[in-house]
Amino acid sequence: MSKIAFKMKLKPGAKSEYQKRHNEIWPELASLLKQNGVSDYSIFLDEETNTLFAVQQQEGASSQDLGTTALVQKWWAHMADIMETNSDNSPVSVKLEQVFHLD
Ligand code: RM4
Repeated sequence: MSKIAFKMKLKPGAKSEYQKRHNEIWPELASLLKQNGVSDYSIFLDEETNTLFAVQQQEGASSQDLGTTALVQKWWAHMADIMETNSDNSPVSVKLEQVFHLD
C-alpha cells in the first residue's frame, strides 16, 4: 500500500459543479476504484490557481492508471467540460513528489 498524490486543473468557475458531480459519484466508479486498491482518496482545490490536488492510498493501480477501463474513460468524458484534459479526455495529471510525512 502506498500513498500517491497528483495535481489536475479545474476550469475557472467550475468548483460547485465539480463538487456536485463528485458528491454524486457513480457507484460503479467508486466500486471500481476500491476493487482496484484505491482508498482514502481525497481531492483538494486551490481556488487561487484552480489546481486540484488528489491524494490516495493505492495498492497496485492508481485512479489514473484505471483510465484503461471503459468506465473511467466514460467518467473522464463526463468531466471533460470542466477540467483541463488531454486529447483523449483524460485529465491533465501531474504526479507530485512527497517531501514530508508524519505518521
Ligand atoms: C477526478 C478525476 C479522476 C477520478 C476522480 C474520481 O475528477 O476524473 O481521474 O479518479 O475524479
